[in-house]
Amino acid sequence: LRLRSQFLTALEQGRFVLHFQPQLRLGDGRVLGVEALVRWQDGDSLIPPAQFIPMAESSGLIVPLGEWVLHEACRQAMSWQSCYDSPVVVAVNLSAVQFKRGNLEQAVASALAGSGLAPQLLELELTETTLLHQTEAVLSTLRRLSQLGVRLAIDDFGTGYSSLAYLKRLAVNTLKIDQSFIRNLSGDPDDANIVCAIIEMAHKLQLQTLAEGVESAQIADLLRQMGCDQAQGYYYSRPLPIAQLHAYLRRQQ
Ligand code: G
Ligand code: G
Ligand code: MN
Ligand code: NA
Repeated sequence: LRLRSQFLTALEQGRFVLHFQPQLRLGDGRVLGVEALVRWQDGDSLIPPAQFIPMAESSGLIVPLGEWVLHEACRQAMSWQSCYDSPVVVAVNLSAVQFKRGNLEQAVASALAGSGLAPQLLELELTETTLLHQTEAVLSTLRRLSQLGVRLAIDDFGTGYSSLAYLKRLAVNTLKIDQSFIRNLSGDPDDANIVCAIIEMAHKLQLQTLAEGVESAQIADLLRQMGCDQAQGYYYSRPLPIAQLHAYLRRQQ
């Protein structure tokens, strides 16, 4: 209960910040996007999302927090387009709760209109668990979201259950392969086979693949050989505060 009231105060006082982690094309190292990751600024320390997202979800506070994240991510995405010579997409994580409560389509449309960001520069990340409860309401929200022109990605892919054919029908653009398969990619033949199979099936359905949690050149090379499209991870960059992201983008070109 105390956490809940502290959370509301923090939201009112603007004490949440976004960090941004670059996503690179494996073929040529171009930055195609960045993922927005929220942090709670508590004095000098940053509270990671794992410590407040579950509470925000169970209390419904994820709805106002999620709206703030969407607005802030779109606003910041406008600010970094001038740092790089080609467009850079911003990816925003969505919780299943945002589909159930709150008007998600309205929140997305309002974040786009408020910032002036082109819809194709916003990617919404959802998990397989969100899709598992594929109620008619979730499906129609997804359809209307993709009609707005935003991109859709499946986060933590491979840890839940979803039919690829189904994802294709939902106008999903990208599968983000979960880091648990990537971490030991060079040492574990099972992981290598799983990742290869995901990439091959995804491409047959014209879905893009992004590997999460890439921590070494060796793993990046393996993924490139497997035909994976994009990568994200500490090998390229940790999630960065906005000023450092601007510097990173300028250095890359
Ligand atoms: O930033 P970090 O690597 O600690 O992220 C941990 C988890 O928090 C990830 O699973 C990520 O999806 C989640 N997360 C980060 N930012 C957001 C957000 O804005 N909304 C939601 N729903 N989840 C987020
Ligand atoms: O669940 P989601 O994919 O949205 O969250 C991404 C999480 O993974 C964030 O907490 C981010 O800080 C973390 N992360 C990003 N890159 C790496 C990496 O290379 N290694 C590890 N261990 N974690 C990473
Ligand atoms: Mn994510
Ligand atoms: Na993920």
